[in-house]
Amino acid sequence: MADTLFAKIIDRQIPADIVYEDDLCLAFRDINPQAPAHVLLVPKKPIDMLASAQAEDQALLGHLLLAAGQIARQLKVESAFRVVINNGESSGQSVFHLHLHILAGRPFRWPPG
Ligand code: DGP
Repeated sequence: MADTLFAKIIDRQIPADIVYEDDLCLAFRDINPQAPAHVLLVPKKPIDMLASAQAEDQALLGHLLLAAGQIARQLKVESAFRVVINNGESSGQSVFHLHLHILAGRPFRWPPG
């Protein structure tokens, strides 16, 4: 997989407002926020999209969800937040390094647009 924008953020080649980091993942504020709180959570392992994840990534995927909850608590939005993964261009994915959007701070409608 070629180096994406998010790989460069993980490697500190591009600056970002980092809110959380551990051995397996990094979270930073979205440059184009869609809610008062909008954080992107990325695995350090470069997986291009959710559909490319393999059985060997099971623990990593679980880790990302636990980290999302931890970040929500850290941001004090744990009572109401939304987690979104866009998979593929037609779904809205523009950066091909798996990432979870963590959004909070405004009401969200369902179904999503
Ligand atoms: P998606 O469309 O699901 O692939 O989400 C990509 C997100 O990445 C989008 O919400 C905007 C964000 N983004 C794009 N470039 C940058 C950047 O250079 N820095 C940060 N922090 N976020 C970025």
